[in-house]
Amino acid sequence: MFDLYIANKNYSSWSLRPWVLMKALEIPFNEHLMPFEGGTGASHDTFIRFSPSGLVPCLVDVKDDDELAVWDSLAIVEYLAEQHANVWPSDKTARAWARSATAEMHSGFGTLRDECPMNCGMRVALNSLSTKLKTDVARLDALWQQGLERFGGPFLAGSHFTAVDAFYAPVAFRAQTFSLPLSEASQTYVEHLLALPAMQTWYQAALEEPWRESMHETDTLKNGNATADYRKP
Ligand SMILES: N[C@@H](CCC(=O)N[C@@H](CS)C(=O)NCC(=O)O)C(=O)O
Repeated sequence: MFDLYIANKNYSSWSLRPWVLMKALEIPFNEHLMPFEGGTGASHDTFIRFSPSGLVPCLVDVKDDDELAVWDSLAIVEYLAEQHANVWPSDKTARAWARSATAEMHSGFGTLRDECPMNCGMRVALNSLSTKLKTDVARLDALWQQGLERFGGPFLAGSHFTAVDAFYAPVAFRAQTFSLPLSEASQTYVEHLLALPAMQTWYQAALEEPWRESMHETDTLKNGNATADYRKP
């Protein structure tokens, strides 16, 4: 059985990736939610007890008295793929595309992450979109449309939810919070992701969380105004 360490469901976009993948593919695990302790890096001394980088997510696999930690969302996905063939698409072309799109998300879209942080329960009207944010959103939209068209949808690389969808799942919450300007095909994909049972479970738990991190809250509103907050007060 795996142990998956994550942080706040409302804020932790990196945590959502392996969590939603494992839920969607029905890979069993014990969830350990470790709330952030405030500010970037503040949780390090707690997280380092189970994660060598002091960051979440971290997957711990205990087998025959041997404990293995896998501490990066992409590394976790690849570790799971060694044991579960459905983590990546079965078709070679779709798999190469999915891996490229996943890697692009892992190492790119810096402005989207920075200007539109994940804050599941909030709705924000952006004052305006910076040039860099427009570039990121245009690239995201083109990438999604390409995958949906080429592999036939409703997921990015075909008919099944795979790792590439898990990597873009946090973007679906960002798109919902900030009403990102997307094509009809991409908007339909966002709605499809948000409606998945695993995404609904994550979202409802996020709304119930009592924690409010001032850094995340300030970041959420740095380019816009709050129009709604669906979290439990
Ligand atoms: N590249 C890592 C990034 C992980 C990461 O940045 N995690 C953040 C949470 S979303 C974290 O643990 N931050 C700790 C802190 O802010 O104290 C991955 O893909 O897992």
